[in-house]
Formats: sequence, structure tokens, C-alpha cells
Amino acid sequence: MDLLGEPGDWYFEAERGGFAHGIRVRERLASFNTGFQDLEILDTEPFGRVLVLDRALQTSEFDEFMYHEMLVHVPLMSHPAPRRVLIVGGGDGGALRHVLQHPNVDVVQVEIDRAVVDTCREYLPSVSGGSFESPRARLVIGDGIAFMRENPAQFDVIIVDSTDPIGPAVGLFGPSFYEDVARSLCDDGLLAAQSSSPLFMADELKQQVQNMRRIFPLVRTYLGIVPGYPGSLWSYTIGSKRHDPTRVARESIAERLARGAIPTRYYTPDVHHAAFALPPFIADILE
Ligand code: AG3
Repeated sequence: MDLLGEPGDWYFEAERGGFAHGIRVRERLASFNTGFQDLEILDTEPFGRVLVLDRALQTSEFDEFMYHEMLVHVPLMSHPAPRRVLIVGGGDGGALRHVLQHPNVDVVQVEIDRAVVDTCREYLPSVSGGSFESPRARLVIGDGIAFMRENPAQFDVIIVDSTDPIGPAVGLFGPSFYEDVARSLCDDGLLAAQSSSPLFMADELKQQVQNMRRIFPLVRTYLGIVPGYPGSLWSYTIGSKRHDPTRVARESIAERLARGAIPTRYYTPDVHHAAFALPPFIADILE
């Protein structure tokens, strides 16, 4: 069976352990190998247009806000006054769009695969929403690791918006990567990274958190729901040099959301704090 399917068929994303979830395809809009990975843009019934890389759904018009708001606003609100932000990966531009909603923030984004940026700007324009044209954004096509080595002590917040910790992105999860991140952060900087499904990729989550703990004094995992990802339940992890994301005052989050007129559909001060409450089976993974 062709897992990607022709129009009217289903796109199935198979997870290890014999679980797959499916989305009905209206049309396959693009499908090619970029030189780095297999890229698909599908138009689907419930999720609208979606980006698939190496057969893993990355982003959709339908639920991108659920993922990007949690990946972006939780770390930015955990820093008292972020000015310089680095995004590693995130070629669809969704993380960039949400970071730019914060006033006074300049962003550098380093994405290795230009084809992801170009194809998403063409087929998923609402995800980046014109943010690549912002005077506050600079896009670098290249290797995030090399970029960080050349830019020490530069950033208040670094966001890693990568694919899964298998295959090409695996280098973005190891201890030496986190050393580079720490060096590229200011003295009170913090890192946020997507950290996989706590259900289906528990071993990867555990390893990632262990790697971060070797480098950062404060490591906090939090949860969100992303219906397009396997199992819907998703995790993110912050590694921080000083600021504790679980201690930021609700009033200060509310005040900054209002001052910036930041239009959220998922993230609120209460959601920020609720996200750090871990069910015991996940707390056990991280012990
Ligand atoms: N980055 C995280 C995608 C993880 C999805 N995994 C999966 N479907 N198995 C998404 C990039 C969005 N900007």
C-alpha cells in the first residue's frame, strides 16, 4: 500500500509499535527529494495543507498554532526581556511568525534546507504569514551548529524547531549540540526544543532530557496537544541558565500578551503553567 496515497486516499503516518494515524488527502501538491529529505505538500480534508518531511507530518494549516504557540511563547515569556532570538530549523516559518509577535525582538533563523522555506512560502503562505520579509528577521541557509559556534553569547532565547530525533536531525539532540547552544546563549539565556511524543518516543525524550541536564542547571519538560502528530500528546523541553519557566508570574504573561497585542488561540498564562504539570507516567520517564 502506498502510505501517502493518491487523491481520495489516506496519508498514513506509521509509528513504531504498529500504530498509524490517517488523514484523507484531497490533492498532492508537491512531492520531491530536496537533497536533504523527502518533502510532500498535501491538501487534506481535516488539516488543510500539510508539510510532510521523510514521511513525518511537520505542520498543517489546521493545527500549526497549537504547536508553534507552545514552542515559542512558553520560552519567550520565561525570559523577562528577550531581545535576540535564534531559531534553528523551522523552515515553514511558523515559529518565526509567532516570535515576531513579540515586540522588540530580532530574530535570526538558521535552516539547513532552502527547499523547505521556498516550498512552504509557496504552498503554505499563512504559516509564515510574510514573516520572512520582516526587517526584524534574518534567514540564514546553513548549518545551525556552525552558526552557533561563530556567534557566542549572542542570544536570549534559542528555539530548536527540528524534525524527529532520528535520521538527519539527530545531531540537534546530543550533548555537544547543547554545549554549542549554551555557548551561544547570553548568561541568562534559555533554550526550548520540541522533544517528541512521550508515548511513542519515550526513549528519545528521556535521552534528550538527560543530555540537556548535563549542560543546563534548569531543565523543564512541558506538554501540549498537536492533533497532527502521532498520539496528539507532544512534549517540549526548556534548558535554562537562570530563569525558571515554572516561576514566571501569570500577571506578567498577561501584561506582555496585552501590551504586544499577541493574538493567541492556545497559549494563555494558565496554559503556560498547566503545561508543566506532568502525569506520573511522564515524570517517571524523566526521573
Ligand atoms: N517540528 C516537529 C515535528 C515533529 C513531528 N513528528 C512526527 N510527525 N513524527 C515541526 C516543524 C514545524 N515548524
